[in-house]
Amino acid sequence: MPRCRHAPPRRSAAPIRLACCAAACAALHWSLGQGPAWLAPAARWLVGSHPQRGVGTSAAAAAERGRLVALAARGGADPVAEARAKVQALTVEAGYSGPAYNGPASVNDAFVKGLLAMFKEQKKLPMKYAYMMTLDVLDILKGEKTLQRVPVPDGSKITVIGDIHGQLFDFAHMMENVCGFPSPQNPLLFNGDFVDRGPWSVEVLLTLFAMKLQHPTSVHFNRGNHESEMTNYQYGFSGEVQVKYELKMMELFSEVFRHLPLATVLENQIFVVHAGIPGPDPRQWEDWFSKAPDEAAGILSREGGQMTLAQIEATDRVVEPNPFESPLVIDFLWGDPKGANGYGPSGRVPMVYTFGPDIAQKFCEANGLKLILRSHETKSAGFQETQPFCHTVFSAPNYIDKAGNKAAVAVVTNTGGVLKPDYKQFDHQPHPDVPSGAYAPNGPLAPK
Ligand SMILES: [Mn+2]
Repeated sequence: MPRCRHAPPRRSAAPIRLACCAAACAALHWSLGQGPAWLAPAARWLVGSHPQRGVGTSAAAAAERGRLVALAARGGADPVAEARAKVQALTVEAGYSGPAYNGPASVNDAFVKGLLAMFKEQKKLPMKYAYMMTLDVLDILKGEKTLQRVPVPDGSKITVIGDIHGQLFDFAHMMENVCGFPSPQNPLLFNGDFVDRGPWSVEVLLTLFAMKLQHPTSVHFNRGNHESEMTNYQYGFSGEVQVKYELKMMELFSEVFRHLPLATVLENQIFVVHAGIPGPDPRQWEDWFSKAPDEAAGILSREGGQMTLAQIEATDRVVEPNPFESPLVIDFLWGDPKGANGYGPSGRVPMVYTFGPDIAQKFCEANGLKLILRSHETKSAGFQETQPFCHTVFSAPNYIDKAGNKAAVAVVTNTGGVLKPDYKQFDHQPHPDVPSGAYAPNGPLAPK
């Protein structure tokens, strides 16, 4: 058993130090090929080692269950090849009268609207079609990049949509009445967190897939922190997939999530990312965990220089987020802006940074950008001009049926060569009596 490489704490920060070591040792076991393989570091990082969350029995049990389930899922052959073989054997039930999928060319406006109407009636798309669409979306995403560059020519617009989180009835209202369905004249960028929490994550995701298949160059995706295995096994998506289809299907969804772009630059002016921007360099975890948060902010900077868009573009995105193996992915999927200058700690999970207005400004200036547009945080108005160089847009109204927030989308228009976001707000909609979190571990509809 390798010894933890961390030095003892220099001051009294014992609980945080312990958390750091637990996660670091898990990663060390991972790198040496010992212990329980691929999910353990991430699962412990998320739920098993957080000093504020504690190591609750249910969370630990859920993490272990997720680990075992996912291990089993990954133990077999190539998930894509398996899914392709499975599709051949699946049949569509005789009484089915909804949209029929026969390749990307079969998706038109009537298909998308018919799919959404069917989902609102709480009917299912046949599993055969769900697999086929997911495989075809994966093919498209494999041809995309870590950093997508989307032109927004003078006189045109693109709408950026924040977190959705499986809130199908709010999502349908947004599509029908707020942002409109996608087309070459109405491009849409969905900025992550499509699934988890809300109990219609499957339906939201398949609708997004249908729109992507119909308009692959007018519908864009960025990955959110909830497009990952460690959150899907904690916050309901995997349970929902197991109940509505089969757990095996998670393997293919996870493969799609790993191929999602991480960020999108609009017309070389606006950097759109789910959560945050590159963290400090060097990352200085040792000093971090031995200091109080306010002190830590002062010692973290980018001595190594600003990260360039070319460096981001060259980063391998096809990973599960892990602070040791893919730190930039963690920054993009988990970070948050903060009020004071400098980097600081995140209250969400260990080994995630927050960034001050000076950090955002330096990143923008180094890359010739005007603004960072991100999501990831609930805002009461649905949007917020969080910092001079960083705005937030969040598109899940009354988040988790409790937050009471409005939602918004960002309509980014190019006028005379200058991009500017305008925010369109909307309210939450009535929905059937299925609560947020229904399919999460211990939720009322969780698989037995
Ligand atoms: Mn998020």
